Amino acid sequence: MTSARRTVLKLLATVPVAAQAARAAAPAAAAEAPGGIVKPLPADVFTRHGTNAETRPSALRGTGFHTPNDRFFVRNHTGTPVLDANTWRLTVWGSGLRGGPVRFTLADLWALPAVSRDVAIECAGNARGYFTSQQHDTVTGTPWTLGAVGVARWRGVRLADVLRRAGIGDHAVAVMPRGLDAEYVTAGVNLGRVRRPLPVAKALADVLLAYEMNGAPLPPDHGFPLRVVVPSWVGVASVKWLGDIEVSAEALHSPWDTDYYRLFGPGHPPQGSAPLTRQTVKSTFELDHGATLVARRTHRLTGRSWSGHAPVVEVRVSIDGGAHWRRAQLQDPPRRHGWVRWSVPWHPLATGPTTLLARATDAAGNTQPDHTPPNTQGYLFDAVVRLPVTVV
Ligand SMILES: Nc1nc2c(c(=O)[nH]1)N[C@H]1C(S)=C(S)[C@@H](COP(=O)(O)O)O[C@H]1N2
Ligand SMILES: [Mo]
Repeated sequence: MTSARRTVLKLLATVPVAAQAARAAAPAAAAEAPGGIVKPLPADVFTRHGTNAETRPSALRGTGFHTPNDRFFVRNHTGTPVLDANTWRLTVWGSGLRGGPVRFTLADLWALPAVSRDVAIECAGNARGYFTSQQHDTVTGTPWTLGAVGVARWRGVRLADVLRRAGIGDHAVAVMPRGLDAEYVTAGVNLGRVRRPLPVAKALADVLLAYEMNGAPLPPDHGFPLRVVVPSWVGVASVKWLGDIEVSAEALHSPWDTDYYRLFGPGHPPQGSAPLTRQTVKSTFELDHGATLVARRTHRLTGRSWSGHAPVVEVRVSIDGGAHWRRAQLQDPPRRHGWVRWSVPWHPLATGPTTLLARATDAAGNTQPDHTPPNTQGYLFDAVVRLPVTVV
């Protein structure tokens, strides 16, 4: 046997060829957690929407900058898979590598330089419900209010480091992470496993592969043992339960960047807008819809504002349905990828119903409008939300 042939055989023994990798990357579906979501979903913290759960605004009160793991919203296309960290592997494969597929164990990833980042994850459809309730538009999808967002401290490795270890070539143009949760079937069509392409430039810039969330191992519902965290982009880019990453010399697509997560409808081409990337500007009070407040007392109205474009630098609040506005005091220094907590004192004298509003502006000059032009799937709502409360 020639030494070249011996080398090839040795490689075949240790590194699977592409076909084997494709199979290895898509093993039989893992068992799903009974009930779809593993963690408890107490009704004072979460509102359930089918396979998903959003954080109630009042549940953020007093929680600090980071959303605690047991209060963080869950968006599952199917159900949380139960994965075994000992047998789990990450496979990086595809025509954009200089060589064959490369597999990583969790221990391999722990051996790489660790980085920690405060990053918001927000569903593209967060606040979608207001298209209907506030603007009377017809849209499809989960009718979230403002609770499909959370900020956590993610710890893990740079996707760039993993891609370089795997031998990404200069010819690579796209990277597609894919989850190990069950294939997603909707309207009788099997769309396969959740996956969405990232341009190589973004993948190499600031994307993390996280194995910790707020100092704890990634909880099952948030992607254990490893998830993608894509700062400032729509949540669907942050693929949970990562199993494999395709690195390609050609453009990649999936239903999550063609049929979904684009803007469709009036003002958009038939194939939709470009795939959604950055999130919009939003604000929430830490009060539930219909909350009651006692008259002739000073309340500290608290809330949070965030933007995928730039740090939030100003928040204005109205306690009279938008007639008068005043500046909220920002509790956090403006920073990218997170949110700012803010507060305004309020001493209501009159009893009865009123409407609270909050309008944020970011450092790039984006301000929340009064109305968001609708799109059929209800993405990227950014208008000022009207919150009814009653003074008693
Ligand atoms: N594998 C996989 N990754 C996924 C999803 C999913 O269903 N499966 N949902 C995506 C969507 S649409 C969002 S908004 C975020 C939600 O993250 P969270 O559940 O940790 O809050 O995860 C994304 N990653
Ligand atoms: Mo999402």
